[in-house]
Parts: sequence; C-alpha cells; structure tokens
Amino acid sequence: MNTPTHPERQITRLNAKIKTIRAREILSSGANPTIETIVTLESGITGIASVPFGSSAGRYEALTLLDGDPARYGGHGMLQATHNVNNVIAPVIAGTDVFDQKGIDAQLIALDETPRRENIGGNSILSVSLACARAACNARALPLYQYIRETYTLAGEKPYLPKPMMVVIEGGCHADDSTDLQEYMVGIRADVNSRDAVRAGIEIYHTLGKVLKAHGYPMNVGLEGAYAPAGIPSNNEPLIYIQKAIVDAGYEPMDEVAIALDPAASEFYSDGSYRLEREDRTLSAEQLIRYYEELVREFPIFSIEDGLGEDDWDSWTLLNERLGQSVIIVGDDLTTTNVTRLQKAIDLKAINAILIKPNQVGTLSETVEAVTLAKKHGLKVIVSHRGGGETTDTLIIDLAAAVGADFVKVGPSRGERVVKYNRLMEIDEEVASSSE
Ligand code: 2PG
Ligand code: MG
Repeated sequence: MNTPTHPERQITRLNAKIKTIRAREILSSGANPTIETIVTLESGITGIASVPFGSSAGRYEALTLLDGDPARYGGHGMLQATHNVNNVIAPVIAGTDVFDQKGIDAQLIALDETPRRENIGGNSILSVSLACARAACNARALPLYQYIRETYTLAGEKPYLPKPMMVVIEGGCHADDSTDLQEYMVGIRADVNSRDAVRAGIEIYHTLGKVLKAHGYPMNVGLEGAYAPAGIPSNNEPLIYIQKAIVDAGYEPMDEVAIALDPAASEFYSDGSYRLEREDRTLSAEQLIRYYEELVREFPIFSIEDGLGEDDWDSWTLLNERLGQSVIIVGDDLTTTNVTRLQKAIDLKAINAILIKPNQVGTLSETVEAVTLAKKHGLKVIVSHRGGGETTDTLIIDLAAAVGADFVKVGPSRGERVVKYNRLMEIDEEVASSSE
C-alpha cells in the first residue's frame, strides 16, 4: 500500500471515520431545552453543534420535535429528539467518512422522507448534519466557512462577508405589549468592514435606547435582545425613533444605514385579512400593501420580510410588483429555506430575496442548495438567527460567509446574539490578514 506523501491527505485518512454520535439536551436562549450533538471521529477529534428554533415558526418548516410531556419543561423537553440521534441516526451514520457531507446528508434525508421530517425531527437531523461539518473542519484544521466553501465548491476568491441586519425593536410574539410587526431592523449598507458595520448597528441600538427613554418608554428587551417598548400605540412610531437614532448616531439614513421590517404577517393573518391589534385595524392584503407603500414613502426602509402570510401567494406577487423595484421583498415563513417553495416563489415573482435558516429545512446540504438556487435567480440572501430558542453556536455566521450572503440577521444584545457578531468580526480579520 502506498503511504500518502501529501500531509493534508494523510490527515484526512487518519481522521475521516465517524466513531460515535451523541446528543443531549441543553438550554436555549429562552430557557427551554434544545439539542446539542457531538460527533467523535476515530482519531478523537470532535465536532459539536446545537440547533436553534423559532418562536414564530412557519407552518412549512421542518419540525422541531418536542416531547410534549407536561411533566418535563412544560412539554418542551427534547429527550425524544436526542433519543432519535443516539438510537436511530447514530447506527446509520457511524463509520461514515466525515468528509462526505453530501453523502451524510443524503442518508439523513433518506431516514425521514416526510416533508417536514416529522418522524425523526428536523432538530435531530440538523444537529448531526452540522456536527459532522464541524468535526470535518476540525479534522482538517480549517475554519468552518472555508470547509463549507470547499465542500460545496462555492465560487469566489475571498469570502464575501455579510453586513449586519440588526434587530433593534421587536414586537409580535417576541415581546409583550409591543408592536404588531415582529421586527424592526437596521441594515448596514455602507461599504465598510465588519468591525465598523457591527459598530454602526450597535451605536444606533444604544442611541435608540436613549431616544425611547426620552419618550417615556422602558428600555426592556424582547427575545432577541432588541428593545420592546411596552405600550407603544402604533406600528409607525418605532420608525420615527429608529430614523432619529440613525441620524443622532451620525449615519446617513438610507445610504449608509436603512430600516428593514419583518412584520411576520402570518402571525396576524386569519380568514383572508390582517389584524393590527395595536391600531385596532383589520386590513385586506391590498390595504396592507398600500400601508407598506406609505411606510416606504415616509421612512428610509429598504427591506420587508414576510410582509404577507405564508399562503397568500397572489398577494406576494402584488407586493413584489408594487415595491420590488426599490425594496428587498424577503421570503421567510413563505419559503422556509426549501427549494420547492423557493422555486414556486421565483416562478410567481413573489420575492426578490430569501431568509435562510438551516433548521427550517434540516441539513447543511439542503440549506446550501436553497442559497445556490436563490443566487442563480439573482435573489438577495439573508442568513438568520432564530427567536426564542437560539444557542451560542456561531455556525450561521460561517455559513453566511461561505455562501457570500448579503446580510446576517441577528439581535443586538444577549450572549447568544453577540457571539455571532463577534464571530463575524473574527472572520473578517482572518480574511483580511490572509490576503495581506
Ligand atoms: C423570524 C425569526 C427570527 P423566529 O421570523 O425571522 O427573527 O423569528 O425565529 O421566532 O421564527
Ligand atoms: Mg421572519
């Protein structure tokens, strides 16, 4: 047998085989359990990944499998999901070459072919998919973003680093007694490095806190660490404050920093109409689109995500027709990182951008596939955190850097959020120093 002479190939051969896969319950940001999986290779090298979940999860997302046992964590336990990793997935995946990420993901998909991974759980499947990627990059001593780029042969000399789309005010089901619209964000558009882009977002966030306080609102925060001004009477008012905060912090509204909205409209849609409780108004889709048009005319808004319900396809086409020339129209609950729904949205001209969340679909490979399809059709790509069930895992940032996402959407404060911005700045420094 020939001994490989290339050092990298030698490392590959020694470390490639997956020895064990173990999952366990950990706590997520909202103090409910989630799943963490550790993959150990024959060499002893490990990879760990944890999986977040949303508070306003879309109907078409991969299932976050919960125990539903009221005696443990009020039904939010994840022992069934961890059991599935340890007893259903591990026997199939153990022994596999960890560098065959696409093959691993194909096996995971084959284990549960239901559209929403209802048998084994999207959380179980994704935790293994991501932990394998981590073990593989550790084995090759490569940064994760670099490993993802190589695995999926993603083009480009240097990773394109995404700009922050930072949540600064939240409402909807992310907070009590705040706005109907779920998220108000600031998107950094100035051509600056990640350090300055993160700084801009954070300076605006702190300035906004002062503006809110000056108007008599408490500086309490919601699930994503953004302000959640209790008692705010309308959905417009935050826009006035955010615009002021952008200016007061010394940035040029629209050109340097613009506002992005995520109404998460499925949450206030029922029976063909949209209910804005704060303002005691019920709107048709047509009226809601007109409302967005007014907001876009009045405020420096450059992006609207989930402006309409996840099944209201025709209205999405209308929204994109009316505002898509000047505004990013982003599918989240509409598209759920799923190529079938994304293709439908492309065919119907319903969106010009997509939110990407690996746990909406279940494997790393399917996530990258959705990004690739989106990019092929010229859509903007925003990789996103989750609401109430985030973890301190920073994988989404490496993913965003690897695929050259336009933005990363993350909240501004709390450990599970800032760790992601810290990783973004770290990658930026790494990439800058490697090209010096
Ligand atoms: C969203 C997300 C993340 P959740 O709607 O975009 O902010 O919320 O994870 O609660 O679904
Ligand atoms: Mg959303």
